[in-house]
Amino acid sequence: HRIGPTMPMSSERASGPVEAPDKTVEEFVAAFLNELNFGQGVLLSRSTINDQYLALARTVRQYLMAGWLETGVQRRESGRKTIGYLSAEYLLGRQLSNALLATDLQDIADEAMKQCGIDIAALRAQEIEPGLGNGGLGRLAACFVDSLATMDVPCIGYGIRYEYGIFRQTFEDNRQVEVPDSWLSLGSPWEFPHPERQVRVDFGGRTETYTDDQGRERSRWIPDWNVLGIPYHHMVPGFRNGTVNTLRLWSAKATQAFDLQIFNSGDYAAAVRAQTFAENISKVLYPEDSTPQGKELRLQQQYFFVACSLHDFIQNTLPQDFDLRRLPERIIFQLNDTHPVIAIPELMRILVDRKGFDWDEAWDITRQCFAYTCHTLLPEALEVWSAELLGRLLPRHLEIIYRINKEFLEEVRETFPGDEMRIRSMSIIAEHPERSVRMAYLATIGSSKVNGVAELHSQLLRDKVLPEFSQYWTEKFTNVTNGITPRRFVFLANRRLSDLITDKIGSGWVTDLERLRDLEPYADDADFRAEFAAVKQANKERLFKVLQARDGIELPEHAMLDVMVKRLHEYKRQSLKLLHIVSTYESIISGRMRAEDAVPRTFVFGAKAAPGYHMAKETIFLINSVAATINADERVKDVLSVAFPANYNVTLAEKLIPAADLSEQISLAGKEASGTGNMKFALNGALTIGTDDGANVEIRQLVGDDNFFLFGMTEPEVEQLRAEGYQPTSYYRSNDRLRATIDLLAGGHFTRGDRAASAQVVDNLLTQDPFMALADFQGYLDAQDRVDAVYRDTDAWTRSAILNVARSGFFSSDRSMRDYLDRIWNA
Ligand code: B1N
Repeated sequence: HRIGPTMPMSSERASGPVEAPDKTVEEFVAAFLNELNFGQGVLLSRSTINDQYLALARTVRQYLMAGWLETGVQRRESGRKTIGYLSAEYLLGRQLSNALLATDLQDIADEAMKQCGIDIAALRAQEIEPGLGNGGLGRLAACFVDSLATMDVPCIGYGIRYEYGIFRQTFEDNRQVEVPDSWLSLGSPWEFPHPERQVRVDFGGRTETYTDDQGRERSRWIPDWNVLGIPYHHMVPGFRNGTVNTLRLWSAKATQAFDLQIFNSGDYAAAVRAQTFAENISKVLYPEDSTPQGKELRLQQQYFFVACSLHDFIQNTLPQDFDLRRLPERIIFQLNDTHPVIAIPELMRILVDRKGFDWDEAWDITRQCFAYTCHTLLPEALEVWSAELLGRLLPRHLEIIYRINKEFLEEVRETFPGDEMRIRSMSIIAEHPERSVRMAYLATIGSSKVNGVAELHSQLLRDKVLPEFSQYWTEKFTNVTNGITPRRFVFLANRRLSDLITDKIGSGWVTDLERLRDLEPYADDADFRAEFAAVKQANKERLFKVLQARDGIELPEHAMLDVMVKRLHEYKRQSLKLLHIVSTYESIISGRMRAEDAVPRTFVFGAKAAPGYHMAKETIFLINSVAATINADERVKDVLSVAFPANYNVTLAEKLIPAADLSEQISLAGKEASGTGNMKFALNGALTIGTDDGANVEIRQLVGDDNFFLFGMTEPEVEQLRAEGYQPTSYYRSNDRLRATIDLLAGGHFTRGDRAASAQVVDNLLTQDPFMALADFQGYLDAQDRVDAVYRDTDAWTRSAILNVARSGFFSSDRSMRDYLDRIWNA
């Protein structure tokens, strides 16, 4: 059968519908050999794995192409409102497996490669994942575009084609060393460059006022340099529905390959420097997760992709001569955090300066075209740009921001006359320590809706981060709890579990995840439990093979797999996890507990630290040091093991999460906006040990207290303790186990006697402990004891694990998208 709907031919399809090859092994083989011979230019007999991978990717692309072209035609003809998802990050993960899944070609491709004498697993492994994001925020964007395609909602994902994504992490002497991620080096079969759709982006210069033909005072921008944005299109296939949406990533290019004047004067190096400067804009992803550094190049990146994207939609995607007063009927730009917020003054500039709208009308249109998602509560993560920098790079935008602010504050003044405190607290412009622009305020004022990413986060956003704004506009604030795509993170990552589920309840759950509820009765079915446990065991064995091949790590077959994978950040408290491990180890080597009485556990960490985040890097060093010591200690052999595979990424997550028994979600309450790893684990049948933070709260409510290990202070308790004056040493003094644990860590036991090597992390915990790990230590240990107790009862554990799966359907990103459609996008 053919892929893609067979629609009557429209004028755009004058040359006839594009057809995919038949979905048969024969046609697949033919298409593959064709790509290999004519696309790649090699004979099968002389082809490398990379040749074969590229040809296979291009073959699968052929099956998506008809749907992509057809979706494009439908989008242009239907006039439906489009979601313009603006995100500086997309953490896509490997594309080949996902494309095979979306087209239902997995079995055919397997067989076709076999007939060619090729091991398809080696080809899958050849793909370098596009790591164009840091962590949860970037992965969320990738899940959202997957869901919108699967739901056949018109969406264009706009972002940056970084030449280097998130760095590749390696360890040397237990320390993180970053290696550039040249993901494009072997060729990238998934992208389609469109240099003919280049967009010019201006920077710098000054503004001037002038009088227009109707005698109105106006301002205009006289920029002094510019770059070109070249779009690279990626397919975003829906799950077996023929829809293929587009991800449009922008790459920066110098306006003129050489500045001829400089070149002719003989200064070749200077000419090339100008080019390098321009092309630096999309060179590399900033590797900070939740702590932006305020660097000039980052602001350039933000404006670059936003200016390209707005131009692309208004000039190239809308019909010619479209009446821009109706823009809000055709587009809603969703701002993925504050990174693209400069789009708000940019649209004002387009409407007022370029299209001649008067201010009020332009402002009315603009606000309807944006909605803002906030992803954090950490004050240091709220982006603020110095007015000096913004004015130097984007003088007209700064002017527009000042006017937006002035008019907004006048409006507030009318509602609250004389309340200058309130007015100052709501100003987009902060005056201290230097004059600067608060991007979250600009986003809030310039958007129709503002949302947080989990119930608790949205509540804290209203009450703590933007209280004056949420009082002023109660209706503007809403919540949409994050979600994850079940296609990649269950169906693809956990084929065994998927088959087991489908066997019992049919396959509808893949696009309607609440159907997992139908699994609940099977929690009490002993045969099902046995099958479920066997799936988990098989996934562990698969993981161990991967870790063995990838990192040379050997792990025992039968131990609880206790996993903490996420970016390294103090608020996430990897150090608290480390205290638990060291405490357990200390109990055994001090003789307080017999090794044979412990529940065997394998602890797995995965975490990258921002290269400039010192404490995070010290924590990585300490985890690696503890791992090496424990793994080499005969006294705890096969009882405690610690693995820290380097370079945790989406590819590894897909192997790790399905194998996990225990999911560690232990951030200090009130700090993790949502978390999404937590959802992936629950849906793959891990139990969670976690604090009342982010989406953990909702996971626990759904799976039930009996199936979740809760510990730690609540957010109000954290606030209260902070107000009373938090003193970490008091916990050290009063808790014997904590003291023994810290003393062992501090005494050089894990660092070959070098006390200095562990001092920074230990001292930080004892003297500052900004995220109160010591206050939650005992509660955490107690909860881990409860984990052990339940784990000893295999039936009880498996029952809870099944209920976690059955009750977590809410966390599908399809549901998140429905919530956005209903509550925010009105589409
Ligand atoms: O966004 C995720 C949430 O699940 C996480 O809780 C949250 O920490 C994460 C600046 C960020 N918030 N802020 C960022 C990333 C990069 C950057 O340069 C901030 N990431 C999150 C999805 O909602």
